[in-house]
Amino acid sequence: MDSSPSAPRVTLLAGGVGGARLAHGLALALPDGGAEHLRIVGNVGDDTERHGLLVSPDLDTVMYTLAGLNDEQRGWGLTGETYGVLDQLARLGEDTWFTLGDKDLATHVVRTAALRDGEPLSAVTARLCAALGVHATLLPVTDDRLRTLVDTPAGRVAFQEYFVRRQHADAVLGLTFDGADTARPAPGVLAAVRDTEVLVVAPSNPFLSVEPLLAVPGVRDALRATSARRVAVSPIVGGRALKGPAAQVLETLGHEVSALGVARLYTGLVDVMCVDEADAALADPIRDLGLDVVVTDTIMGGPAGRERLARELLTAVGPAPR
Ligand code: FO1
Repeated sequence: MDSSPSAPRVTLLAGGVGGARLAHGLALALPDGGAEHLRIVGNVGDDTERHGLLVSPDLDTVMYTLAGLNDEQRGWGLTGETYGVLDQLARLGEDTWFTLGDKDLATHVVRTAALRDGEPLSAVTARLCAALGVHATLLPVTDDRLRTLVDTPAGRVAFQEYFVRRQHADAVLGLTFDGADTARPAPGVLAAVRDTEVLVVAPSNPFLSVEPLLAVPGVRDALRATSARRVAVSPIVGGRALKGPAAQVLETLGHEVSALGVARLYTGLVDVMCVDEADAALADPIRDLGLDVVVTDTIMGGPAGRERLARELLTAVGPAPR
């Protein structure tokens, strides 16, 4: 697989926006957009059925970002969208709280038709990525049905109900990854975790984005057992989440809202914790957990910032000792 002796093989465990941005940085840092070197294991716990179509928001955010088509302002969806179909759906009496653009809908039409015809999610994802010119390999963690359910004071709701419809305003009292117990890792997922030189956990929400990956039987064990050098990037900077509800979720589930709190969650699963310069003072307490620490600017703005962070991570962890 490794056609470039100087570049390591890298696997990224990714959620939505933070995962997509680091995936983009890695694709820029590795030869040929990561064609031979980058595998991304993506979250499907956020998946939802809307208007009869299966939407896989986190897979699509990674795919669109790698294709250079993502709406960078919002972080999700396609750039230059129009909403004619959604407007018409509303006119026909459909509930349109989940914003689906006209071009984005084409992805969901292709995906839903493929699944109906018996094609696994991993296969149609590969096909969509190839069609959009994505060189890296994007693997849904499972081809089986897995849905994140969120316990709130208002009851148990589906993930997008919590995240979009209720604007992640509810306290998260607990999480269920429905279907995870019996889900099988999609083809290539366990190999991507085991058979790689660098394993990166993206600055994604540890509970909402990373945990549903680890909940698929075999994935957590593969992460524990891999000989890869493993690094996690903290999604918490200066005690705040860069995007989304990570801070609230950590707090209501009883964890410290800091890079140290995140490091505690990942102890035993990674070797290195990457924290932002704003959290340099947490380096020693994190080292006390037995982790190495990289302190750098983790705020990924545009492509240059993403590539810089990716290169710094690859330099810091180096190839796995053999
Ligand atoms: N996020 C929103 O806040 N509002 C939306 O209406 C919305 C629609 C949407 C459609 C397609 C897609 O791929 C993503 C979409 N997202 C939307 C983002 C998504 O809900 C979340 O960012 C992720 O699930 C969390 O990682």
